[in-house]
Amino acid sequence: MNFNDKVIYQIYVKSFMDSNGDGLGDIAGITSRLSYLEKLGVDYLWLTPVFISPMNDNGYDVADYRKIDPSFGTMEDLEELIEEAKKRGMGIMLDMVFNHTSTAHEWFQKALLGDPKYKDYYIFKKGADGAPPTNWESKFGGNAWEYVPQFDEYYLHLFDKTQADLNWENEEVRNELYDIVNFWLDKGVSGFRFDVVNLISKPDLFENDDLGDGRRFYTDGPKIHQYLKELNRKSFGQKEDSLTVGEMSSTSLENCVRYSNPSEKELSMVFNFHHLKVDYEKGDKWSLKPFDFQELKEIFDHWQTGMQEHQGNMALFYNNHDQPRVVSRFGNDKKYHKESSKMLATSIHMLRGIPYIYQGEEFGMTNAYFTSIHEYRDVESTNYYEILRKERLPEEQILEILQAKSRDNGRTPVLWNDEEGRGFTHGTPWIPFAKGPSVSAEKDLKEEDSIFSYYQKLIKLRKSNPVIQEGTYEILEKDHPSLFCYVRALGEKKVLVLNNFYDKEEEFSLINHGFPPVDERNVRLLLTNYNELCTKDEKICLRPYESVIISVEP
Ligand code: TEU
Repeated sequence: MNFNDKVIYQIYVKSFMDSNGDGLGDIAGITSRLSYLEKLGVDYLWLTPVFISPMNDNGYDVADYRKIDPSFGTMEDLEELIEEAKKRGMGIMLDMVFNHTSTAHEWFQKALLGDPKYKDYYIFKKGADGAPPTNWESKFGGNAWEYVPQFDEYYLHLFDKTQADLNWENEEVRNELYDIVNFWLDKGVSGFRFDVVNLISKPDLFENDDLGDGRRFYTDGPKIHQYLKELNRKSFGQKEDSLTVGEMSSTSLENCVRYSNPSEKELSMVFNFHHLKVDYEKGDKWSLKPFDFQELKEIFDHWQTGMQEHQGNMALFYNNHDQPRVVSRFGNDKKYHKESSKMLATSIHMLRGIPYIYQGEEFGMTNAYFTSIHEYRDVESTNYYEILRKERLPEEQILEILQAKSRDNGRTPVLWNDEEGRGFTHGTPWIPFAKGPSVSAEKDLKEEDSIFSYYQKLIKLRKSNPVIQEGTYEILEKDHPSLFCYVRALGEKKVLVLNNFYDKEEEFSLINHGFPPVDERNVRLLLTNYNELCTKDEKICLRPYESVIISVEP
């Protein structure tokens, strides 16, 4: 099935809406906000993991894949959500964390007791001369192996030490996981996001990485395509219309084509993160660097053209629960808060692929602006705080880095209104509210030129315009220092998308790019984030953070 007219909304459940006053978002909270989401116009709601978990990584450490964690509610709550969402034309997508389980999972507990069946569900290895089996690093800092004294062996954990990697080589493991997908399909779930799914196939040989942190040995690993084809065939592939997206860590274009080209029968689409590393200094996330706009465009262009050429399908996004808020990152969350929120949305919603909106983005939520380590909750942030301290970075600098880079920037509770609990909770929120510029859904929605209404328009445009759904993509003015412009084309019809990423006015010549001037009959303004179009002769002027979408018909 083709999903090009769909838009997906991501819900980080713990921070979306608290229905019972315990300070934690929950499933019933989501149900209570369905009319808001329906009004926005999205088709699917992707929920981050809601399964039983010790919550060391906020649910990405699953202890029972078939049960709902009581902090999020009950199975009945989820069934009600599925049903109520369906009534409003929305499908529910669940988050399947299959690279690892929590060490609290029954399988791992049995493994620890020495049960050989369950030991083989995980990756246990002998150390090498008193050191871990390899020098691979955990994505959350430190070595990726944890020692288990009773076996004199180590188990692999690419993430936290309470997230043990599963052994996908073991057919029983794979079948257990496919059964879980089928269990949720039977409950009426419409789709799945598969967490770091391109890391599941580990190499035959576990060796030291002298060039890096080990990722080259297990990223897009040797049997990855075989496993995804099997997963598809034995579970969601049997339901024509289920939507799947794989989260691909440090992946390649070539592999993403295979993951997402429909003829491969693997997944519907993929996330990759290359465009979100353009503010990493030499690939190091824990550094400060202004974002490299040229690099951002090059990456978009490379992926858009490559995926188009080989019929791969891209998930389009800037924000998620692991990323700082884009308006604070690539936009200007103070002077041009509204303009840059809308411009950034335009820049990706009009691309070839399937747009994702992350909760709060639709009214311009910003970074957290925390000033003390005590405000952070994320295991990656607190680990790196310690690592950077050991590297003797001054406290002030560490906090500055966390302010820009912490995953908690995207995890503060949704600011529904300006009341005490911000419409999120009647209790004490599990993490402080964002301290940036004061924004809220209620405030935004009251304004005629709200960010929310702009998102509604972007969604409607996609749904009503086949050029945006199916058209080819081509970049224009590739080397321009502040404009990201591209044209989508389907037959003789074209949609021109112009985005100014900075606060200085720029011009775009229509004639120079083979387009008729705006006053011609066949040229129509589809959308802009300013009140009206600004033109100078045949040129379009692009004011600070302005976006312009124009259609040109034969
Ligand atoms: O994320 C995978 C992942 O690669 C990021 O956490 C990444 O390591 C981080 O942003 C780098 O700074 C997925 C989930 O989205 C994330 O929330 C989980 O923590 C992780 O997998 C483990 O399940």
